[in-house]
Amino acid sequence: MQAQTKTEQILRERLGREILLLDGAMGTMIQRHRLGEEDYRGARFARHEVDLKGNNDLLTLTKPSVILDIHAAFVAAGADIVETNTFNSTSIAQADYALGHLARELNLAGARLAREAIERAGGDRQRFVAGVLGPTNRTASVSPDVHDPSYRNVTFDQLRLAYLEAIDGLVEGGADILLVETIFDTLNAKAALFAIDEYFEGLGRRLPIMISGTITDRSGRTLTGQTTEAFWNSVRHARPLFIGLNCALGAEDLRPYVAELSRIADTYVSLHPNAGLPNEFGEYDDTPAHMASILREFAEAGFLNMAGGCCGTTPEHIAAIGAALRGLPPRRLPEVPRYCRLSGLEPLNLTPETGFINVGERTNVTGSPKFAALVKEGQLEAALDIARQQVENGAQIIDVNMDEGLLDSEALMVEFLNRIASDPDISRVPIMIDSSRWSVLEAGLRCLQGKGIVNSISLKEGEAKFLEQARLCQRYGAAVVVMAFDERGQADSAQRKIEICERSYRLLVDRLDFPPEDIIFDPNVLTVATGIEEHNDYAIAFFDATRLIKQRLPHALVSGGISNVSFSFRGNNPVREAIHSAFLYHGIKAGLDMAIVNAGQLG
Ligand code: THG
Repeated sequence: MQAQTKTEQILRERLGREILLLDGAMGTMIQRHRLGEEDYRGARFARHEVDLKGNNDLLTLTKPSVILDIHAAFVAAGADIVETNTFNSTSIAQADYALGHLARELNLAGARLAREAIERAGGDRQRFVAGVLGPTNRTASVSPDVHDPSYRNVTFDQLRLAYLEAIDGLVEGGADILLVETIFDTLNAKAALFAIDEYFEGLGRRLPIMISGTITDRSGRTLTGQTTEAFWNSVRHARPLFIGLNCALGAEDLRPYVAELSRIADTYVSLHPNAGLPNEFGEYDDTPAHMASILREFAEAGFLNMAGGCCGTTPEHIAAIGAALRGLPPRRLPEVPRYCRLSGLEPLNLTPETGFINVGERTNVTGSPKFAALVKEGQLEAALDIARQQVENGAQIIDVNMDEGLLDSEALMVEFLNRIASDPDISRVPIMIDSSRWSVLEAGLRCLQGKGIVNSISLKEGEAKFLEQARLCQRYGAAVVVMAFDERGQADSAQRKIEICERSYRLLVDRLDFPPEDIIFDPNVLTVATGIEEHNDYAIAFFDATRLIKQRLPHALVSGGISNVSFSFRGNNPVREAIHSAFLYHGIKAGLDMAIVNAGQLG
């Protein structure tokens, strides 16, 4: 990872002393100008075939003076950070106006205009341009078709490419920060964060990132159903400078969620609420004085490092918020212990209190004949019941495997994960994507809004491939199962197991700065009692390796596929269950953190 920029150093230094002020709404300020179709079109788009009124981002090109004046008014009100007028400036969102081809230009011009407003204002207080990446008008984890829960009208990769183009324009136009905001579907945001990381790698330097989610209503969840902590667990891999909340609710209603973020996030917290809830005319009524008093109370409670406004907020709101927060101490960053922090719609933090974790094994075409038959017959709704049963039977994560020679594993992985995403009882838990093929793992990663686990990667094909795949897992925001497998094959002795795990660990942590708590070693549960003498010690080798991993590789976790051990007793379930219980007893004593098991059948 590249070093932090000068901008980030300056921001961090300021954040240690004060609460920064973000600007307010663009849309409601534009409304004040009562612009008509002609204004939006300007000369350049006079003959465009689609109505353009309401395409606020286009004003950056056709009425730049209006946008510049709005930025200037917010700067005059004291905003430290000016957000670009690029909320809808992706090829995806602009497609509604048949202006998808303008995306890059809109971002470039949008960033330049925000920068110009800051430069014109002068003064010795440094102000920053936040290049806004909006959510687009499509959602990657929800089906727009009630008859087909697996259908999507946008894919992760389409979003990724659209964001790459927008980022390129924003950075060239002079953005200091990239702001992924108004996140109602975390999968869209993960595509933006993936694009940002990819872009920074090409650029050779990193800009600070700000991420801001949207809690849709008093259920306390995003539109796609995540709780605040599940949302944070899903995006923290991007190592943002700010994590925050904006839009949908007024300041008062956001209190429990900003309190939560403030408690769990080991980075700076920002908040830019709406000016209350919209009234019957769709207008926002919260007054500058009232909104400022609420945000002051939040700051006094120690929740805030930055505040500003979303829909309905004006320069008067921003000035009042600035005055109310002036001189108050900023929130201090909490020490957050290193634990693997996963999520589906809900968080799953693997702390010492969580205890042993069961991963449901039944949604596996090679591990469950029943599941395989349903998948082959195309009965994916019925196959989904197996996933639901696993969760009902206590699986805290579910393993999904579609590896079978005659199946289109990639397509089925995508379809099944999309169906899981539509079922809140199942998608509550994190997903473990299980395949021996990278293309299937990656297809799965593009479907997960939560923080899941890739099962698995290894040194089987050498260091270069291992590091490349691990780097991608990091970029998608997933933990990894690393098998004790190398160029020479699968490890069977405790010695070989720990050697391979240690080598893998060093590569991940030293070369990639991979979070060690996101590494889950699998030292191979091999089948015992096969009649071959050398196989009799396999379970002991697993326990010994587990102990060594826990001793020598800090924060790393250990998992295994338990049912493998008893393959010699196929058809004799009472014996298999007894073996599994004994295996788990010794495994957990040795430090086993989780295992892939038949969640309905544990003694
Ligand atoms: N490590 C990792 N991933 C894994 C494994 C592992 N994924 C796959 C597998 N091993 C774990 N999952 C299973 C699932 C089912 C069975 C074994 C392992 C199993 N199934 C019965 C059988 O084949 O006899 C099905 C019987 C039935 O349903 O009738 O045993 O080790 N990282």
